[in-house]
Amino acid sequence: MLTSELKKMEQGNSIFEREVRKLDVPICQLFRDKQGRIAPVAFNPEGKPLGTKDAKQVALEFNQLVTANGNKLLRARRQNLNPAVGKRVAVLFSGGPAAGGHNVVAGLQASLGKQNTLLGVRGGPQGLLDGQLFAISGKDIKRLLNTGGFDFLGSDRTKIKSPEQFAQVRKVCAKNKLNALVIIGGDDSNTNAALLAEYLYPDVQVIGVPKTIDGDLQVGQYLPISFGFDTATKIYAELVGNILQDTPSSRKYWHFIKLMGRAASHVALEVALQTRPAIALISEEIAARKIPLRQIIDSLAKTVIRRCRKGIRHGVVIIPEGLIEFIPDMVGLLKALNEMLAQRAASFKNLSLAERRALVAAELAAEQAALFKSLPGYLQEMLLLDRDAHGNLQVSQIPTERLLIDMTAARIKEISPGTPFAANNHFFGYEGRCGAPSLFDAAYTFNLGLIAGSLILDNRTGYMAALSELSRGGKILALPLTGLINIERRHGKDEMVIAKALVRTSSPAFKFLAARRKAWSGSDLFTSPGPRQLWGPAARQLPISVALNQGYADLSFKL
Ligand code: FBP
Repeated sequence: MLTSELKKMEQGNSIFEREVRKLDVPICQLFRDKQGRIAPVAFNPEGKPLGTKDAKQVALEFNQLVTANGNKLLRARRQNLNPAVGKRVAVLFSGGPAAGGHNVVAGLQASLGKQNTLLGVRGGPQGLLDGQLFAISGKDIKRLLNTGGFDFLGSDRTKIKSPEQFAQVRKVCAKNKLNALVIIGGDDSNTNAALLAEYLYPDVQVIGVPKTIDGDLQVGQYLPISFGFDTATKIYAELVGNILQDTPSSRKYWHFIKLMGRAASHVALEVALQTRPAIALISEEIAARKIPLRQIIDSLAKTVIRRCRKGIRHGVVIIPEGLIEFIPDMVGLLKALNEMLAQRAASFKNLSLAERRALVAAELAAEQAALFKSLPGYLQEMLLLDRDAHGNLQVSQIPTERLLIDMTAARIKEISPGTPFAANNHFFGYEGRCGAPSLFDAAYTFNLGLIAGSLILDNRTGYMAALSELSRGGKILALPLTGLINIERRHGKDEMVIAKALVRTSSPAFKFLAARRKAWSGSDLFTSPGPRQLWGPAARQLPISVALNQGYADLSFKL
């Protein structure tokens, strides 16, 4: 009966999820022993040591790790015939979710095997501090395989930084007799992994796994991308593609679509490459070419007018989440307002919004005052609201897509009154983080889990699991975390952190977009890539930006 079948599905979820759990995940050949079983690998140092411009200071701060690892990259070339046994290993998620996290846990379990114990940490770094550990069972792994989300363990954004927090981690590790900790996270979480590896050295090994949909944790040829990026961009590309397909059907709308991805524009660039919209703004280019807001608006308005004259009254504009923070005159205005509000916090409290607006306009430098006045009223109000604990505006809450629509509409009225312009705004973010992993992310993460487990059984610490040469069978690597750390000014002080990888305007992916965008805006050359595929000929497609930047000959991954 259908009703009992539907009730049964409440346990195993949808038909799709049931099938996806059975999906074979491709793994690097090196992980297969002669009988075809999964086996851990052993590592050897390779090439010159990694290091940033701040390597000397980093070596002082991370003395034990740098002495032990020499900042050397590791590469696996053979199986580990003598892996450690009896280890107790804990794994946690840190930061925003990304598709494939569950497969990292599954890969980790597969490489540790039955002779070691894998524990999960509930609730991310805070859960670690609270000692929320439990043993992961084989049944758990079966249920998790190829499913999206971080719900099995949960996650949070706690940064372990005070001496008390470090001491507490040591206590939890001792209480649970941990030999190793695996931290699945982005740049900040992997910085935390390095700090913990140093602090816990040599008692507890710490290994990082590169996760984030933002794609801003990548290390050139050694780490082409973080996991979760492929799935998220494929989901956004499907949504954007559907909207693009609607535009010449309804023939009356422009759509301004903001895409999640924090400061870096990797997500926007990838989705643009996959869908070919009329316009894709790339924050890093705007900053590099110092393009002011007025010029961005002018160019948007002129594109709308130009297309309209050709009879195309529709189009799509892709906007990266962090755009505002890269527009040079907006950055100056935000800084001036932050300072003004901080200095006058007490007197500002008693002023009405209209009074605040008048005072600010009178006190700003002439150019900034003109920019402030040119902004729509709702944005002026937002800019005058109270700041966060660091005295900054929550820029992510600025509706950039709405702002660009309103200013473009006003500019069109000025230069070409009567040009029709009906626009809708969208923000795609949470829609893309927890979908079932693409075949690439499912395979990539399972392999990253195998690498993390192998590093532990090879008695390594202070490394991040990495996999490169994705179109040629995969090269299994481990990057010394200390080799990735530099010094950056954050919240008014120097901090040692793993640098965020932004879009480079010299990269092949950006150059390709720059070379093609005139054609894409001149007529409709868009495509609707459709839903991501797990079976069949389209399943093995890599992110286009990754394939271009890595110099691959085609778009398919081969592991
Ligand atoms: P991570 O850097 O932790 O991977 O964050 C990914 C992300 O989805 C960003 O793209 C986004 O700006 C942010 O998280 C949103 O954060 P939150 O989940 O706290 O709303």
